Amino acid sequence: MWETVGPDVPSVIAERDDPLVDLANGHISAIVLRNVLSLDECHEIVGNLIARGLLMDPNAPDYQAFQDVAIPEGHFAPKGSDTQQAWKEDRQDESKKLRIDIGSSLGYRGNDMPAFFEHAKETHELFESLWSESLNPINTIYQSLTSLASGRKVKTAEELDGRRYGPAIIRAHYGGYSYKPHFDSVRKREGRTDYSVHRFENQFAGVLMLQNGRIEAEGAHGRIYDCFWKPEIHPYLANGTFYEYVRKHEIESTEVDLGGGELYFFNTGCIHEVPAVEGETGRIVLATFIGFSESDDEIFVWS
Ligand SMILES: O=C(O)CCC(=O)C(=O)O
Ligand SMILES: [Fe+2]
Repeated sequence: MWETVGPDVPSVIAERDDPLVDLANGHISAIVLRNVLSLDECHEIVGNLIARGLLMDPNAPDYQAFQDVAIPEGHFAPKGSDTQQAWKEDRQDESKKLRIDIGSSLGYRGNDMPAFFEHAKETHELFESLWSESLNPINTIYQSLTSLASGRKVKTAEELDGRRYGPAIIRAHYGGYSYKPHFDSVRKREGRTDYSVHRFENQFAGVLMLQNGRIEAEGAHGRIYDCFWKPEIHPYLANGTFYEYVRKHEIESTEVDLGGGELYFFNTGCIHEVPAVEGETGRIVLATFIGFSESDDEIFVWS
């Protein structure tokens, strides 16, 4: 049984000496923290983003208006490529499948370093205007991570000259947007040797659910496989046949069911997926990537 630990920080640290090392080694599948924000706080955060025109109003969804800032499904830009790659598949209703990002994604923008850091600077300014000291979901993620970090210092990723990465990113997914089985790694997938976050041996994600657009019982949860990426898996991911690999090798997986106000940390070096969410209201998360090495007393967070 591939264990998930939780449901709050005191329980996790009572049970584990150094939970992030367990996550790095694949000894646990995820750290799931329930109720780090209340549902009311999540509603307030999402309502504010809609009022500011940063997210679509579910009562008057205007998919066209947000098309320009939408991120294509399955995008990522490996180092050296000019274009973002996307999974190509025939879809029933492409026009409503939408992802809106509020923030600066290294994966999406990192091929142009100066532009990336300029974008991240604007993101810091925007975020400062969005949240108060008393209700700041980014602080919620950083504080939870700090409590799990066995004394290591958690900070927004930066370069030696002080240029800062985006601290976190809001991602809103509509119309059945999904993440197919994949892994995330600035080291092993994106090859971003020129960025400081390349120094970390492990990459995690910390994802805080602000709104789970899932229709009850439809079963669209995150799934993490007990399987680190390695070169032999590449063709299965590329061809969409990873489920065959899973069956053949009897790979275990964990389903993580998150409601509003719940936060999970997992190792993005393990293959993971988020099936399509069909709900009308959208699945809205605050997401981070996390760079971790056991012997490094700093933990970098970026988006
Ligand atoms: O939205 C999520 O729960 C996870 C998405 C994902 O695959 C990632 O952030 O790497
Ligand atoms: Fe991912």
